[in-house]
Amino acid sequence: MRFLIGNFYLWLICLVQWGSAATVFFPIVLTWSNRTVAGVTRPVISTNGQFPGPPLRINQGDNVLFLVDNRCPFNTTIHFHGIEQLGTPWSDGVPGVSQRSIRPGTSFLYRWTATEYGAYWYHAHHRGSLEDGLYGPIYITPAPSVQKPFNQISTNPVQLNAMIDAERMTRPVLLSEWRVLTSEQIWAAEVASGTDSFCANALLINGKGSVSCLPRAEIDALTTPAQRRVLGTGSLTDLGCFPANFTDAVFNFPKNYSAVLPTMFEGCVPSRGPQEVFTVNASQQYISLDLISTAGLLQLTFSIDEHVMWVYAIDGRYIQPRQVNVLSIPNSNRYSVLVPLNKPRGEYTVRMVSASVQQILNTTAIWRYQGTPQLNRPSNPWVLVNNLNATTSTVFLNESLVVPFPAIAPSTDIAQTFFLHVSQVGTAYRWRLGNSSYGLELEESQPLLFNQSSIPSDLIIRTKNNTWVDIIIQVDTIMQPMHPIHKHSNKHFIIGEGTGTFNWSTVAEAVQSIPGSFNLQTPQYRDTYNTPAPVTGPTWLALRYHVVNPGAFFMHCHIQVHQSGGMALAILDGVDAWPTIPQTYLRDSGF
Ligand SMILES: *[C@@H]1O[C@H](CO)[C@@H](O)[C@H](O)[C@H]1NC(C)=O
Ligand SMILES: *[C@@H]1O[C@H](CO)[C@@H](O)[C@H](O)[C@H]1NC(C)=O
Ligand SMILES: *[C@@H]1O[C@H](CO)[C@@H](O)[C@H](O)[C@H]1NC(C)=O
Ligand SMILES: *[C@@H]1O[C@H](CO)[C@@H](O)[C@H](O)[C@H]1NC(C)=O
Ligand SMILES: *[C@@H]1O[C@H](CO)[C@@H](O)[C@H](O)[C@H]1NC(C)=O
Ligand SMILES: *[C@@H]1O[C@H](CO)[C@@H](O)[C@H](O)[C@H]1NC(C)=O
Ligand SMILES: *[C@@H]1O[C@H](CO)[C@@H](O)[C@H](O)[C@H]1NC(C)=O
Ligand SMILES: *[C@@H]1O[C@H](CO)[C@@H](O)[C@H](O)[C@H]1NC(C)=O
Ligand SMILES: *[C@@H]1O[C@H](CO)[C@@H](O)[C@H](O)[C@H]1NC(C)=O
Ligand SMILES: *[C@@H]1O[C@H](CO)[C@@H](O)[C@H](O)[C@H]1NC(C)=O
Ligand SMILES: *[C@@H]1O[C@H](CO)[C@@H](O)[C@H](O)[C@H]1NC(C)=O
Ligand SMILES: *[C@@H]1O[C@H](CO)[C@@H](O)[C@H](O)[C@H]1NC(C)=O
Ligand SMILES: [Cu+2]
Repeated sequence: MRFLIGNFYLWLICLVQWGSAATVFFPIVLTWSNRTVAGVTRPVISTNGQFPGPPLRINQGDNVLFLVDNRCPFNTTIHFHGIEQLGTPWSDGVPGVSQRSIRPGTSFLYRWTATEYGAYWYHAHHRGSLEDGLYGPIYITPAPSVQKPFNQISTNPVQLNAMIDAERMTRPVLLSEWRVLTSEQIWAAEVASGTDSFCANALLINGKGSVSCLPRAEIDALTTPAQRRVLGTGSLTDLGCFPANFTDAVFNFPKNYSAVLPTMFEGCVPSRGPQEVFTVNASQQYISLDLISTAGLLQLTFSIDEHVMWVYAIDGRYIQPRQVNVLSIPNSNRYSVLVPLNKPRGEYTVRMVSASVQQILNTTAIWRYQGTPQLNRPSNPWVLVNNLNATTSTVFLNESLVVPFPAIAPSTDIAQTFFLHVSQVGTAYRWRLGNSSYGLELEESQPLLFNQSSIPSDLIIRTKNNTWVDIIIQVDTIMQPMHPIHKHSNKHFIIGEGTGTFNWSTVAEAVQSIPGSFNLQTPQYRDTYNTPAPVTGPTWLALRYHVVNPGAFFMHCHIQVHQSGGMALAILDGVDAWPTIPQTYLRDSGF
């Protein structure tokens, strides 16, 4: 270990001499120990002794040396969500795709360049470990040359300066849910019972929250029309969740309900944890928050009572700002917002609720203005505990109105179109994204970056460098949630979505017959995007991207149990321009 670290410093000195951009060293130590989260004690992965992990703040153009010392009693890897890894595919962190797992007691050095600006995050990418607490925020300050969209909010120079100052001091806000069972307990119970584990026990804001059990009458009163249609004469469990068997009348998957563990679908036990407090200063006029969903399960809705939010960036890239009251954030996405601090001084409630139809779940935080309070009443909510609007004027973000800043029109010269089907395979917890299910055991196979045929070929798509490709994701069956599909490496354009079956052989053909379902001029440029909900029938989502970064990457659902259940696919980008792997990475350490 000492010997390796010694070598590592030699190497570091070389690097500092090569380039003019700063080199940022970020060492983390991972440990596995009991910790109390939401008032419940269970084993948690701590990062440098913390949960959530510490923030990484860097400037655009910086070189990052991210050293992972794995002291957990199990393998791990770290993925840098949304970081394109241009020229460094060996640092993408997917076991069996870009590296071998980091064994207990060993270290691994990830090296990458912050080519883009904005809000990102790092997280475990090994089995279900993300849900055991291994995540932390990344913020990359934009280079001075990057144009900001703030003059679309106000052209007043004082206000503009306040917004620029707010962005410079932007704060990460990690939004997640929490389970009282570990990811391995959940996975083992899924396998033994044949169920898909779709309920959580608490919601957390910056790691803080409580397990609150709503009274039966309140759960029944809050049950929405959409939930009633699914439940029929049944009702939500005491977790506010659909019962384990809710799809049994439709699908004939094998189940063994005696292997379901308490708290998975029902068995709410209240416990109190700490509550997050946001202290704000009205003299600063604006505050900037990077809302980062580190959730493994539920889509989360965030709002601040009586305040508006200007959404100015999504997934680390500017958009034309949009004013909203409420934001529903799919797993792994980042929404950066400017909040005007123009309300009477006092305390307002920050509300976060489940936006996923299968569960009613909530938490709150406090929004506290510094100085003598002027407000002495409870604040008024925008949104109810069941994710419905609390007022007639509540504005949710409408994704189809989002326009990137600046907008980029993708090419229409498409080399290949891939059709990927999403459905369950044989049991409720096994999924596919393509022709077959990507088994969890493939994480321990030889990395595809080193050996392009180490896993079955029907789990791989291949592209050529400097070509444009389309990916059509077809959700085949009903009673599925929206799937937040994430593609690793460079961002992709969200060019179309719709209901029904995508019957065309190319996007160009589809555009001829249903032009209203596409946006090829100002499409969103994202790293993760939800498939439309298949409420009454199948749905589809069309993605387009430019292959620019040869290497072995991954595309998968960011609902952790779906990914573990196989809703994933390997993408070998630029097979005609395959990179030479540095010896240090072939040796499994990176240094
Ligand atoms: C957590 O505490 C329980 C009960 O004391 C103990 O059995 C278990 O070994 C502890 N787990 C870890 C990872 O320390
Ligand atoms: C841990 O990772 C190593 C490769 O680094 C692999 O050989 C081993 O099988 C993995 N262990 C488990 C339990 O998956
Ligand atoms: C689910 O289980 C409950 C309780 O055993 C039962 O009443 C209900 O009919 C079941 N629902 C389905 C769809 O099988
Ligand atoms: C169902 O699960 C229980 C508890 O894990 C186990 O004892 C039982 O053998 C299982 N039944 C079947 C048919 O697999
Ligand atoms: C609030 O912000 C103003 C303007 O930046 C600053 O002068 C003042 O010290 C801040 N107040 C507190 C309590 O931090
Ligand atoms: C969830 O909402 C209920 C009802 O409004 C409230 O009593 C409870 O405190 C909230 N839970 C948390 C953790 O804030
Ligand atoms: C929610 O919005 C709908 C549509 O604007 C409106 O009809 C309804 O009254 C609103 N709900 C509440 C509680 O204000
Ligand atoms: C979102 O905007 C689109 C495009 O203007 C519009 O067709 C759609 O009705 C809007 N959706 C909602 C929920 O308001
Ligand atoms: C690549 O993986 C395949 C499948 O495991 C194996 O048969 C082959 O020998 C490997 N090639 C090399 C060069 O290791
Ligand atoms: C999936 O199956 C279809 C139809 O057989 C085939 O055209 C396609 O290449 C397969 N996809 C992969 C990734 O193997
Ligand atoms: C696609 O084809 C299927 C099967 O032929 C048909 O049932 C469906 O209506 C078609 N969908 C669309 C959107 O044209
Ligand atoms: C891949 O294509 C991109 C876009 O044209 C180009 O910038 C890059 O240099 C190419 N990579 C290799 C290894 O040829
Ligand atoms: Cu999914």
